[in-house]
Amino acid sequence: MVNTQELETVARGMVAKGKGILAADESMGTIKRRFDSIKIESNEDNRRAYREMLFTTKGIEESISGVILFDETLRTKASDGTPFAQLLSGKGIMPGIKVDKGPVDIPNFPGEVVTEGLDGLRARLKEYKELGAKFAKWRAVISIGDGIPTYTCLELNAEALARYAALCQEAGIVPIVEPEVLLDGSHTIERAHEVTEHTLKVTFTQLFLQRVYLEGMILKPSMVVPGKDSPKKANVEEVAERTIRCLKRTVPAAVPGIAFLSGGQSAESATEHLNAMNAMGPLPWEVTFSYARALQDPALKAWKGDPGNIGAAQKIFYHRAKCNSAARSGSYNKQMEAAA
Ligand code: 5MM
Repeated sequence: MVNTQELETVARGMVAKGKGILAADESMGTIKRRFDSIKIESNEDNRRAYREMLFTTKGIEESISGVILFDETLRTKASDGTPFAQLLSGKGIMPGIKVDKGPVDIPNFPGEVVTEGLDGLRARLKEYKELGAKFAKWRAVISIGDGIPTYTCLELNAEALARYAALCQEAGIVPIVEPEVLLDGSHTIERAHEVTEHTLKVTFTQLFLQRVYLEGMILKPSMVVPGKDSPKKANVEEVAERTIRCLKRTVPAAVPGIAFLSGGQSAESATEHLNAMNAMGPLPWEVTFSYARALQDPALKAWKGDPGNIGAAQKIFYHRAKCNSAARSGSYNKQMEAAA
């Protein structure tokens, strides 16, 4: 029996006023790429040191409700021996876990992928729950290109997202459902809008068919933005207006919250877009962030793997979290950046 009350309480806590989620669930390949950019090796010690720098930042609990962890990180202990999950819970931050196993090519559908990880998921969720995970995340990846995405790709990914979500709820874990429409390409904002709307429609149809309890889940979508190589850029108001229009057409008001991914936008753009959407309120759901790069990148660059830079990196991380917290109520402004 699904404990709907428990799911709803956790989901509401994840999108509490002024708060959002830190995505720190980089898989091995992704964290290696991040560390390559600051020229440090991706080994267990460096991964621990980096995540410890983020998680021990004083005051982040004012703006961060939960952190998505990778399997290794959920099992890692901070340098004083406290497991990361416990360290976060002690600050009132909920630990979450990425449970998908990443995307693989779909046979007969060049350029399209489906996310794997359903085999054995029921047992893994049981263990994650025992390790303290309150919520989970599964990411589907949708590319825009010539003739893609196909309906088959959208359908396969939506089916997997809904199966994952139902299994999470059975285990008493709140699912974050993340259908990411990639920023890569030269497509227009109109095309991004069309694809995102279609993706969300198909996703919510599957969530309905598989009886997922909408009040006990969080949606993590991409914002509607033009492809990163598109010659035609969009201003902040257009992105906010199109994204909200797209979501209002597709996301039932029963869903407590929408927590955006940043998808390769700059840290400041991701904050400005979130702010503009909340300034358009009232909205049917809480609208917040679940950023990885847009929260971490400036701090990663300041840290550079040097223990002497921890204080400076934490200040930057705290500042980004604060700016996004302000964007939750539409009260962020550029002066906040200058003041920092
Ligand atoms: C941290 O990145 C997450 C895991 O990605 P990989 O499986 O590729 O390592 C990713 O799902 C992330 O949570 C979201 O995409 C949001 O990250 P951004 O950087 O787009 O805000």
